[in-house]
Amino acid sequence: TEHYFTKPGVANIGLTKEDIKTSFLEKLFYSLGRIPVVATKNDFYTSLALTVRDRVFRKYVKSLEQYAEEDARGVAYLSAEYLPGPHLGNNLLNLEIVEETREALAEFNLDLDELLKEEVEPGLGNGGLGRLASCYMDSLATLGIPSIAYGIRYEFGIFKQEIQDGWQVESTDKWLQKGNTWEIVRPEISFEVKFGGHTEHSRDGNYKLHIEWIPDSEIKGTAYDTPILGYQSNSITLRLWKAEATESFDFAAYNLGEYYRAVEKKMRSENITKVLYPNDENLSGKELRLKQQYFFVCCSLQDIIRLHLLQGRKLETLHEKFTIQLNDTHPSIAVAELMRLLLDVHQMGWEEAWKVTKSTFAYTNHTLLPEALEKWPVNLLRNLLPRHLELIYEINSRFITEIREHDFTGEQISRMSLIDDRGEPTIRMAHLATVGSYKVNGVSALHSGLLKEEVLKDFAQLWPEKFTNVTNGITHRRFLAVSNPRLAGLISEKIGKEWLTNLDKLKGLESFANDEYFRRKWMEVKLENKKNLAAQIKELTGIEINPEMLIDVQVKRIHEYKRQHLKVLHILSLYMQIKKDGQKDIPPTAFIFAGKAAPGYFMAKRIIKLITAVGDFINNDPEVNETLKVIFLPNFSVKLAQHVYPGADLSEQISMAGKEASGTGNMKFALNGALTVGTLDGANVEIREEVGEENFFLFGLTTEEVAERKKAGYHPYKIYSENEKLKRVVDFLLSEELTKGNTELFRSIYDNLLNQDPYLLLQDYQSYVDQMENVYEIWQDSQKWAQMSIINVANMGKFSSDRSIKDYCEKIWKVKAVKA
Ligand code: DL6
Repeated sequence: TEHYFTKPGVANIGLTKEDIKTSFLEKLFYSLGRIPVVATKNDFYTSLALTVRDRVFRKYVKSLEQYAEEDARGVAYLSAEYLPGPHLGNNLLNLEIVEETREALAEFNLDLDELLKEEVEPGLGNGGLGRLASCYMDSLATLGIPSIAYGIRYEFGIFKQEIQDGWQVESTDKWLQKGNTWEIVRPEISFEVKFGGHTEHSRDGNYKLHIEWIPDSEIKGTAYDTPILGYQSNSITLRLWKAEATESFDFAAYNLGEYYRAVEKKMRSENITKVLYPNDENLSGKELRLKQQYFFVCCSLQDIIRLHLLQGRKLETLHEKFTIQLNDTHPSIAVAELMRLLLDVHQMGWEEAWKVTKSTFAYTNHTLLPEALEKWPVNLLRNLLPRHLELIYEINSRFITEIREHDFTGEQISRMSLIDDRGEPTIRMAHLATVGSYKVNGVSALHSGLLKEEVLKDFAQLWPEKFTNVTNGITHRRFLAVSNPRLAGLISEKIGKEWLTNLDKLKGLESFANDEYFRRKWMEVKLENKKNLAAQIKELTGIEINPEMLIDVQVKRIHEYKRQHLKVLHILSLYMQIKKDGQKDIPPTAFIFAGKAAPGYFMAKRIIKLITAVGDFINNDPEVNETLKVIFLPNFSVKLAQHVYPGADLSEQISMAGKEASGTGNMKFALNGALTVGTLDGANVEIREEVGEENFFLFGLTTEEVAERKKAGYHPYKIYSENEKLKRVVDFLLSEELTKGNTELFRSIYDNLLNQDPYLLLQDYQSYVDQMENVYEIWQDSQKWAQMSIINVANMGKFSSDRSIKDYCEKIWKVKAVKA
């Protein structure tokens, strides 16, 4: 490749302003067939994206060649979700051509920032889990770890959220409508995937058992590749599978003149990759979801085996050349599928196949919530994947035999079984993943501990060495360098640019936390970012906020355990203080919320309505609306997030302790200089350790205290009736004023809080309100606030996804970097 690109006469794909100008015009003319006078903004965006794509591809092919040459051990990352965010800005940063591009466009009277807005992002994930996968892609590429990320090319990503009359209304996300410049289809990389039917067992002349799966349908998965470019150097591949019919037409039907029936089969096959399922719903009965999981796992494993055999290797050494990371249990059917491929297709014996399988996979758990732990009904598997069900039963029976030899009680053994046969029999996918993997990790120190003590405690007793922790991380290149150029610029001015590849370098900022002049500069940058956020808010909601206000933000999926409604109770308490107690000294604050609720999650949707109702009520009351503003930003996305984090002063991380596995928004806020008010949950614990307890606003019960409180018997009604101020806030949920006469509107929330309150809002309420008073006191002292903010940023080194990926490499994968 090197030789090819340096040959005389081969186009120079350069990085100078002039190169970019030439290429940009060529793309407009020859790829889009447009002249500037008639070109739309989207045409200009596409020309620029194509210009940048050429340069990305140049680096990409070089990386691929390097990986092949070094023949190094590589990582295959299996994830049902990715949330890459817009590619263009990130690729410009990673190619280090932001300014050259800006200047090149300016010569055509075009504004880079305007064109960046044109990009439609792939919403191929629900939230934290998918975004984490994409942060990891950025770090894998930057660090030069030979890797390939596999997933699903959903035609419709996460639903679009609109707010109508205060309620969430969903519509389809047609992200591919204007095409996708960043991907290339690889029609030659496609695999067949079977479903349904039955198995046939027979013995040959040597009494060797042969098992054949006779499916009743077959579809094809085709690869769509997106190169993910790292900073300054390597790239990796994001390979997403699209489902297609094996035969486009049913010729029999076609010949009978039944055109519609003929294409029906094709349409049914393509349904598999049509739409991403929003999480939090009860997915256990959703056959299409299981089909999606199996479909992408089956294509990916066939591809990995193809790549392995292509190098002339034997399948017995698969685990020496590849490690496959299971991102949650969504791809965990891979354990049975790899066994099937090795046993039935490649004729390996059971012992060998099992050894290869359990030396190949590693599994990351992302949740302890019982309702989110996947279980598939045995009957569904029998219908859809009959051979896999047999294999799972066999794996289970061998596993049970093995553990019987240890000192486990009958109760423990039935708890550990892969099959839960209390009620309708189901397969415990987390158990399948644990048994079939060589390592299991949680995503923060607290979460990994709980995983070992609770959800997988028997397994941790059996295989203590299998369990480890890798605390999540975020890519600071996207979430600081790309999205907050002002702060990134100020930081680089002070400590140089090395932090881009080594976030620990931010520590160098700490000594400036006491420099008054620097603190002022710091707050000036924040104010500019807040103006930008205020403009976004105006554009999206029509509501104006004064950028000087304290901007207090809670953005994340809407879920009861995340306790957005605790924030609402606090806002209402401030409202009462102004209205009823005549308090005048509350610092002006804008409370910003954003996040999607799963369409089937009744309480979460009602919480959105509560936020918007409180917003309507407060924002229109002249007596309070100079002091308080409440805003719900619709359709939270990576793109919107990139405006929100830089403009936030305060980050709300207020889940009930023990419920948020890690959180990654908490890291993004802190990296952008927001201070955190939070509980000891997920990675908050480690953030607080890093920044120092004096620079973190802590409240609420700890995980142990939560457990004790519940064990001792929790009575929310008692707390309510003994706290006058809390009582008036909670009662206000049923008021005529808030509900505009529809007093039953929030009855479900009210009843839930007084009767069950499973996430202990009332328990933690007073501690939260008290800590918020402390927040306000410090906010009044802007020098002190700036100092705490600088110290927060200076101590964010640990939360770079580069650190997380290095941890995966050392603790789990045992792979080494290959630098192109
Ligand atoms: O690990 C990424 C992310 C964590 O930061 C969140 O705390 C956690 O809730 C989320 N987990 C999931 C699990 N979904 N399912 N199934 O999204 O993972």
